[in-house]
Amino acid sequence: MYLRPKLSAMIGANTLQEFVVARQAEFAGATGDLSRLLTDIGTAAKMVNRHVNRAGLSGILGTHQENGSGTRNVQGEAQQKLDVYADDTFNRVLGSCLKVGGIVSEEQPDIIHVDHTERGQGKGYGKYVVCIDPLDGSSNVDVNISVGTIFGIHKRRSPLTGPATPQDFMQPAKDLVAAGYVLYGSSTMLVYSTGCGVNGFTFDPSIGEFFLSHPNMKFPEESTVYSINDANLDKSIPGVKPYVKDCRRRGLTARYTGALVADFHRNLIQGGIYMYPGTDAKPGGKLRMLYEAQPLAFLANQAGGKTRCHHQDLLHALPTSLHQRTPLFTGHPSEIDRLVQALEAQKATVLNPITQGRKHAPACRRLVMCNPTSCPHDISSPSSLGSASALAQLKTRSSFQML
Ligand code: AFP
Repeated sequence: MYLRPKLSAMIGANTLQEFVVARQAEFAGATGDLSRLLTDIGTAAKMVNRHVNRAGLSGILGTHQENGSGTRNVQGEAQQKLDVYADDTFNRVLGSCLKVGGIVSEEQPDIIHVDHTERGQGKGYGKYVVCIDPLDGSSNVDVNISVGTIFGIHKRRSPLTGPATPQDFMQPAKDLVAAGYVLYGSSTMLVYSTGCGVNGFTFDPSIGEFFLSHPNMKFPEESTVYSINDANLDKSIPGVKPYVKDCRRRGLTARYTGALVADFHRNLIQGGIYMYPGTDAKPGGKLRMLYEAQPLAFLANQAGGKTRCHHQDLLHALPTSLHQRTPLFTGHPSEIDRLVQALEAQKATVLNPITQGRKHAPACRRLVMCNPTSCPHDISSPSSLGSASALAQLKTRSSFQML
């Protein structure tokens, strides 16, 4: 009889904990504090994984209720029961990790200060702060589709003698000391980076351990997938739609689950790009900067990818508030470059002083994205489309505007 070898045997028994500790030894002067924090995240992930897998059986599907009505998080979004469970679990586990000084969670309005003296478990405040989306894509839970957890870890800048400050959390993504995600999917994976490449670990439920299964993850050279909520395409900032048409023309396929972790993970493995641009209704985008966009930007960079928030490199963007939203484009560098080219081509038009960002008439359609019914310009005159040089620039830049 053929017995399938255990995953651990197939991949060499390199557990998450062993790997984290082995990596720590490569850093001169490392204290082990970050290693401890990362393994604690692995522990919390196992607890959440257990609940996610049994959600249909244990009565924890659906929205979280308090006093007979559904609760909402700081963003005004309905909270699922599992959102609340995952938030409690990560806060409890991270709160008892002596290395943590504060937590910002999607589900909590304010910083959760972790005072270890008060908790009777040590002295003062830890040196790291954690930004976390405990259950990303939670509306997927009720229909049995993948969800995830996303986390980013910064070293505090404020003195450790006092509580963490908002500035400790609002650092650029490039300054993260570690970031990662957990994907609760057909199998559960933890993927993380401390700035030396990206490594993925698959959970073996029969043993209760994460084992290294995807060492040194990189975006494949050839991209096959683009991910965007198609319902937003017509309302997205100019440039996105021509880029998507270009993806289709080149034979990329569309995949979108509505859970950022799942979409990012698939694109990291299969090659591609994820887009959540600003739209008419949400010009600043939907996704959260600190605990969705920044950790994934850090990982994408480590995996050879690029990340933008519209016209800026997201890795360098300085957050301005704890629950700030941002547009997000992340994936293989050549796809991001093509997208940026499309955005820039449209920006040149929109910012043109003569057209002043207004929409253009049918005759302009060959050159710019426009609404044929609402063009206020005299289309008979080329000057109504902008200066001759701007037009020439548009024509030569790329094929994106020739739609
Ligand atoms: P939830 O966690 O509230 O379900 O939001 C999921 C999410 O933040 C991200 O994971 C998805 O990629 C994105 O929103 C989906 O948003 P749309 O439903 O607007 O496409």
